[in-house]
Amino acid sequence: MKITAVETVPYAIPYTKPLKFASGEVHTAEHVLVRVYTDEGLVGVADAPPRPFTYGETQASIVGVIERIFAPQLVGEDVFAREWIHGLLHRTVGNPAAKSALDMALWDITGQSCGRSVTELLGGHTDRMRVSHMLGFDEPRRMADEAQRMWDTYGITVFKVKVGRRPVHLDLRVCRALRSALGDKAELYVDGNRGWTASEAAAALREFDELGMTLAEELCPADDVLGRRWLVGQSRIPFVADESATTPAEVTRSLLDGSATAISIKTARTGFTHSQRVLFQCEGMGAEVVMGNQIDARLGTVCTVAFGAAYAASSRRAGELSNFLDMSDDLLTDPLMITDGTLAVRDGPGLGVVIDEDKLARYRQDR
Ligand code: MUC
Ligand code: MG
Repeated sequence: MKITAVETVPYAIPYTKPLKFASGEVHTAEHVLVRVYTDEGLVGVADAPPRPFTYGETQASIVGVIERIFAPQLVGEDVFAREWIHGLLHRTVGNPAAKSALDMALWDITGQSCGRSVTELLGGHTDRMRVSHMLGFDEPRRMADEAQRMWDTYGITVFKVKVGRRPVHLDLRVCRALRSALGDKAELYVDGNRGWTASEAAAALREFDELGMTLAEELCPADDVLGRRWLVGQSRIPFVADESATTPAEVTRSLLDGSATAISIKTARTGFTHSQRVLFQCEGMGAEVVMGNQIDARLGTVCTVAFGAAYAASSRRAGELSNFLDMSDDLLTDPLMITDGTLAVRDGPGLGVVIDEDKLARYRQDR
């Protein structure tokens, strides 16, 4: 089956509640919908969320690199020659979200062509994941209220708390408020998006221990090499690399040099193919993984759960699968339902999604 065309549609959908964190804030989902067309009439789809503050990509750069470089390389190639296609994409450095969207769209086509879901193709371990909800910066009371609302409405009991503000006690107050509002049954973990120095983070870690936090993510910059290693050495909980380990090679280096002991896998930046590589190398090296969130819309969330549910190691911990709830609208025709704190994989075939063309026409930015 040959690729006949690749389409990029930049679109913008506002959030009802912006997400704020140490490395930036997001008010509108300004993403790129990517569609891959084939000569057998199957169309694969995926979402590319630009994150200029982590990978340097913008909405315009994603459209540009796909239209000018990747699409001409891919048209005429066999959909199933995935490794060959990755070789072509690899000639261009960077651009992780653009490459990942193409990769996931190809898996979508592969699933459609054999009548199986992407989860079944990848590994088929289970059909749902527990959900973790990410809480952005706000006042302690409001963050606790949001968590309680997520628990009451969706049964979510796992929360990732954004930290990394100065002074450090701003975030410690939040963590204490959350623990006292939610009690011991809630699982809480923290993500600093590199906002603190290693010594600020070390002071916070001591308090996090007392509050029963289960993971600490990117509390200080991995580029502060010795400081980061020193910090990780004193963490009693897994220390997660997210934006500092975005390729299989970076993951290996982080684990071997002691700048992380666990890895966040985000399909938005490693697609399904490279997420597999990251997962398998983590398993081989004995490092835990968590399925992370790139502030995904519904389509990105479908991809995250499709991958996470496919393997035991990626579905053991709750996946970050709920931030689409804060969007004012979405491009998919069907809702995603979080029930009893879990999100099910879509039935498929492929990713099992349908784009609402009226909504795409309303939110697209190129016409
Ligand atoms: C995270 O885990 O860091 C914040 C920005 C982004 O792109 O993803 C997040 C979540
Ligand atoms: Mg993170």
